[in-house]
Formats: sequence, C-alpha cells, structure tokens
Amino acid sequence: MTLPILYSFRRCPYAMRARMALILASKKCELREILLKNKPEEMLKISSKGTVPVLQFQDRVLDESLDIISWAMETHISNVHSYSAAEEIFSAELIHLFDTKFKYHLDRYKYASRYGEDPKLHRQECKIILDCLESKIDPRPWIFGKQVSLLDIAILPFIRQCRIANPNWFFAQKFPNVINLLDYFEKSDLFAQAMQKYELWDPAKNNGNIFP
Ligand SMILES: N[C@@H](CCC(=O)N[C@@H](CS)C(=O)NCC(=O)O)C(=O)O
Repeated sequence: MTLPILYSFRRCPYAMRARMALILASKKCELREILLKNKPEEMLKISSKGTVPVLQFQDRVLDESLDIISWAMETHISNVHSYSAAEEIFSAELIHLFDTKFKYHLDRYKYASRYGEDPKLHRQECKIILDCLESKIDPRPWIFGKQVSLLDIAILPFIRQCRIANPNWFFAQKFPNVINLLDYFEKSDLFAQAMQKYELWDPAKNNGNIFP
C-alpha cells in the first residue's frame, strides 16, 4: 500500500495539529520534514500556496490543516472526545477565533518589528482572547474532560507560541485554566510524539519517515 505523504515543519502550529490528528487516528503516512525557507519543488508542484502541512494522496491533496484533521477524524476515534451538538458549535467558534483574531495578534506580538507594530498592543489583544477562553473552560485535564478533543489540538499549539514569546508575562496572567491546560498538553505523550525530530527530507536520499 502506498502511504500518503505529509510535508511538515516541526515547529509550525498548523503542522503540529495535523500530526496530532494523524497520531490519534493512527493514520500512517510518509513524513517529509521540510524548511519553510527551502520548500521542495515536489511540494510546490502539488500545492502552489506553499504552506505546510500538505497531505498528498495518490488522487488528491489536502493543504489545509483543518481538512487534514477532518480527514483523519472522519471515522469515530475511541481515544478522542466525541462532541455533543452544542460542543461542536462551541469548538468551531473557538477554533475560528484562534485561527483568525488570535493568530493575527500573535504574529504582530511575536514579530512586532517585522510588522512595524507595538507588541504590547497585540499582546493585550491575545490576552483578551485568552481571558475569554479562561472564562469558558474548566479543563479536567483536557477542555472536555478525560479525552483530548479536536479543540485542544487545534488551539493549544498557538497558545504555546504565546507562552514562548514571553513566559514571564504569560505566567503572570490570571488565566490558571489556560496555563494548566497548556502545561498538561506540553507534558502529554501526544505532544511528545508529535514533536519528535526528523532529519530534513532530501529527495536525492528519499529519506521520508514512516509517521506516526
Ligand atoms: N491555513 C493553513 C495555514 C498554514 C500555514 O500558514 N503554515 C505556515 C507555517 S506555520 C506556512 O507554511 N507558511 C509559509 C511560509 O512561511 O513560507 C493551514 O491551516 O494549514
């Protein structure tokens, strides 16, 4: 059987969440670790927008992380929280908020000089969203209880980036639910497995890795 090919960059939050979905669903692929500053022709040929993750099948290509997650999770997965109708709406709204507004302000907080922006202003906007999340969740230990959910894997890689930008600031904020959730996530086997290091893919060596 030919495995689908996943073009991935270890530190990319979108690729991270796609890898976690593949792990949870036990969907095997050939992982090709790439560098964003040196994207392989093979990837650009099938997805000209040049973002990771990209999952290539023999007959189609998925080049949006949420599409890869949906594909991985299209069948019921016993180790992932299954949503009630209300939870599904709650989850979709929060994922949208983090993928749009939070990501926008996070980029301008982290790379303020690149954007010519005031980082504190954008950090404050991130804080408003994290305060909002704080008021909506009571993680035990994941957002919906004992089992990890699509929402956890979709938003935590971005919250992690916000923490990395300035840990002292992050831990001084009054969002203990968010801090505890992130801590649990970063200590989880799921995260460890998703963050395993692979050597760069070299087409000449054909050194893709079977993942997970
Ligand atoms: N909407 C896309 C966004 C993916 C994305 O923007 N990935 C970043 C890396 S974190 C990327 O590949 N950027 C292209 C670049 O930096 O050249 C998805 O969800 O897959």
